[in-house]
Amino acid sequence: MSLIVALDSPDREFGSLVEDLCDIVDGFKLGLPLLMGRGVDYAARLRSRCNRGLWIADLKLADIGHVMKLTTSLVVEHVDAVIAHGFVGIQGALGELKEFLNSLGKKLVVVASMSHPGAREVYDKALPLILNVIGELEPWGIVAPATRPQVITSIRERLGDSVTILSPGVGAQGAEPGAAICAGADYEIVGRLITSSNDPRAAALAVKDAQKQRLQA
Ligand code: 3DU
Repeated sequence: MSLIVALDSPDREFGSLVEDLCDIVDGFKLGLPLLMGRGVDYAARLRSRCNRGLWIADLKLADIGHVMKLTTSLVVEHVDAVIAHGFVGIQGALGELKEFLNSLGKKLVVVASMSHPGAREVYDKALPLILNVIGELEPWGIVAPATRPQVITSIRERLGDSVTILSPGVGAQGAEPGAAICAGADYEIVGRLITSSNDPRAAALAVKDAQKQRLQA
């Protein structure tokens, strides 16, 4: 099963949680509140507690290439992948970022659509254009919403198996564990359902179990 845990709270000590979950999850996603609140060195300290799996900086970049590279360079040594928005396009933006990340042996993940209700207002309408960008750019991964599994299925059909789909929205935002995987995602990203639990390890194991049950159903 494929589970990445989102760490977002800036005022929370995540070290022991990371250690507790290290052997049962596939990675950790570090959110902007955490990185801005605790500083990028905190990413290195967390990673030293679990040096396996995929570590992602969720910078949600949306700027010119020059600035996205400057922002990325502040944290990239501590992570394996960085997330950027797709709507900024390739020329002068994502193309430069991808080249920069490639040169460092790091992965680019591009947001194709989002999990909150407001994604219908703009993101869903722009999806065909963003998928054109992704199709041409060929990033390692994309983000697509667990809350709308039909979007994942249509993206998978359009882009094929070569792209890795990471899917947030499970738990606190309403999607059931396993729904996104069944729709074609490779990883589910889960934050509060696990991090706000009194027993994060039990919560993560329950997510994995639910994913398995759903896939077998
Ligand atoms: O709702 P949760 O607590 O499970 O956290 C979801 C995480 O995924 C959080 O870090 C958020 O920034 C990220 N994310 C979305 O929730 C929705 C998206 O479309 C993209 C990323």
